[in-house]
Amino acid sequence: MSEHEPLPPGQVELAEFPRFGLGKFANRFPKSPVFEALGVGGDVAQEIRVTEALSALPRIEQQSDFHCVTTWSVLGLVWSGYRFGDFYERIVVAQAQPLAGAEFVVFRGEDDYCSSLPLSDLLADDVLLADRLNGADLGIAHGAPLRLIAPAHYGFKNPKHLVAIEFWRDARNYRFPQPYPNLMDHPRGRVAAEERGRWVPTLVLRYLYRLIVPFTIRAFKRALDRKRRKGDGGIIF
Ligand SMILES: Nc1nc2c(c(=O)[nH]1)N[C@H]1C(S)=C(S)[C@@H](COP(=O)(O)O)O[C@H]1N2
Ligand SMILES: [Mo]
Repeated sequence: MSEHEPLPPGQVELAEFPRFGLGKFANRFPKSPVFEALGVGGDVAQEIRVTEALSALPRIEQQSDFHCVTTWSVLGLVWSGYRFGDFYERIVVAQAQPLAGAEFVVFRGEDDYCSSLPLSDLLADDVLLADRLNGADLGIAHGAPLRLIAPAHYGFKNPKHLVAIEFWRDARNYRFPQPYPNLMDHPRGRVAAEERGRWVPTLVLRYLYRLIVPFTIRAFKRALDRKRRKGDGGIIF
């Protein structure tokens, strides 16, 4: 995706990349921005904990645009990390051995955020497990220590602060114990098809979401500023 492509339907460009999310996540941060381990589980022959194996994968750098379902977009971000397809083939298939049909993939963040995508969407070339943004280590604002980048899907399918990835044979209530309304929960959330929600018409969602953008950006910024001021003896970047 080049930065010269027109914006997708219903999107408005922002000059700066805001820290963003559903309000209740504003004050939740990872303990450390430094990668330690990623769990792989679900319907697999062997649950594993991925540590050094991740950095043995080929490093990919890619420029892509980021589109939040609430209608803001940021263009031309430069991410660096590992291709999800490489992670899947060389680590998940090789070591965890998903059972046949375990193609519903669930991502869990350290803040208890949770999202899912079909495996087929995750095997696209531009899907990364990213740990760097615009030439610097990924900070806590944008998903340290590791986040998913799936540029064809809205931001809510780009989970930050990853701690675990699960491969399931069916789509059960994976958000337990932190469910949130199903209208957010489109199974694919593709930007080009404007899959903003499951039940509410997309034009209604555009309108409603636009109203909350400035408040949400401000709340997330304030929470981050407070976190930085307070410090906690740990590393924050
Ligand atoms: N762990 C976690 N991942 C998350 C969220 C969150 O609150 N927690 N918010 C999602 C939403 S709605 C968006 S738009 C993007 C925002 O990413 P950013 O904060 O880097 O802009 O992260 C997504 N991934
Ligand atoms: Mo979002």
